[in-house]
Amino acid sequence: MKTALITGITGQDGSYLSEFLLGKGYDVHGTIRRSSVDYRERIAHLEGHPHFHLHYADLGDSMSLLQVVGKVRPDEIYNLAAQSHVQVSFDAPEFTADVDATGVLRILEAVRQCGLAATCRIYQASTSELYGKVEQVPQNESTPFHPYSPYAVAKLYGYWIVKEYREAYGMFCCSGILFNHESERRGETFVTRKITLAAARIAQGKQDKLYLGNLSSRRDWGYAKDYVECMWLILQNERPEDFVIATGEQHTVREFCRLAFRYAGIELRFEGEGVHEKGIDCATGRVLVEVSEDFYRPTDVVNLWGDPTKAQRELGWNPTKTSFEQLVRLMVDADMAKVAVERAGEEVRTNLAEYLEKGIVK
Ligand code: NAP
Ligand code: F7E
Repeated sequence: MKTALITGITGQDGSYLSEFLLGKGYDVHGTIRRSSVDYRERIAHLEGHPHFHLHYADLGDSMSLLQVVGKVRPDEIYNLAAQSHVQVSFDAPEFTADVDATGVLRILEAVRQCGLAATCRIYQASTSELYGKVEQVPQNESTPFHPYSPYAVAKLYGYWIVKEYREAYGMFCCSGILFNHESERRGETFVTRKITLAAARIAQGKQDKLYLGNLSSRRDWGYAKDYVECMWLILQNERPEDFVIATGEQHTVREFCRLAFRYAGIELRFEGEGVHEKGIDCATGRVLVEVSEDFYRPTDVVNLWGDPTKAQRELGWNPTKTSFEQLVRLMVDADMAKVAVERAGEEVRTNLAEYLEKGIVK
């Protein structure tokens, strides 16, 4: 039985990767951080599984990493932990650098110092944000990098230190340059999930309007569940190499928004430009989407479009397993169900309060 250690196991990708590796018969270990609120929602269903284990560690704390790597002695490490929000990286640049850049070095050194350099394979969660202010479309493994946020600059260090350890010490460590991947488990402040949740709430009368930033920004959006398979394939490859993982298709935030609202039963038309652009309900004429400068970034990456040819050819990975339309549909369906359950709960609570007040129940 192989042993895997996943940092960032509570995140979107960590939860899908855990399910995937358990399905492959791995003993799965993950690192978690202490928090005053419960944040284990995405992995709650795995707790209690005989091959699923959690350990406290933080990417900012070398000692905790040395301890967990030394104890687990993994065959494979998936370093997914990061401050992963680009906009937040402008507000917390030093923390982002510590976790997303130096954190990668701490993992590599922990592996070396535990005497596992020759046996442990390491996957680093790299990102299309490295291309940033893009110099070429679509982007592949030889496209020059031009990071355009504190997040991207930190991740660029992670990318290069992985390459350095591979060449200096012969370690099997690789970066997956993953383009945006989304799911029903995506954090609620990333644009896709923000849209699908708002579309569900607006359709069910729980929200009036959605405020967004740059509607013309373009992304290559894939399904997270498909992408974690690729992380594993990269570590099963004969040679340690870096790969671009993307669908090869590009859409604007506006297109995502129009489709999400359509699946929630609302047909939108967009009028106006820049901050004055609005998304209007074709049936009622109500303005449901507005642009707010609060969601503009000091520098924004606007043209990401990946070329997954190498992953297709060398790993046999299928980038179009889940289409853009299927992705939007599954996210909207999940949020429509989530909002419906919340509404039912609220109704039960309101009725109960009324019955208690009237003395119908005691
Ligand atoms: P996510 O949902 O934001 O999850 C991030 C994970 O990192 C969480 O488990 C979080 O733990 C953990 N973490 C944050 N700071 C930490 C620290 N100081 N020490 C230990 N753990 C820490 O991110 P994701 O979407 O799953 O992405 C996974 C990785 O892929 C990230 O490195 C991200 O930068 C990268 N990436 C993501 C995409 C994408 O489109 N999703 C694309 C390219 C690359 P808590 O739950 O305790 O906060
Ligand atoms: O923004 C625009 C925004 O925050 C996408 C992370 O997983 O993928 C993710 O980073 C685009 C940007 O993702 C809003 O300006 C418009 O151009 O969903 P996002 P991201 O910045 O691409 C990469 C690959 C990672 O590595 C990261 O970890 O959408 N946008 N209006 C908005 N974005 C947000 N969040 N909110 C808005 O209201």
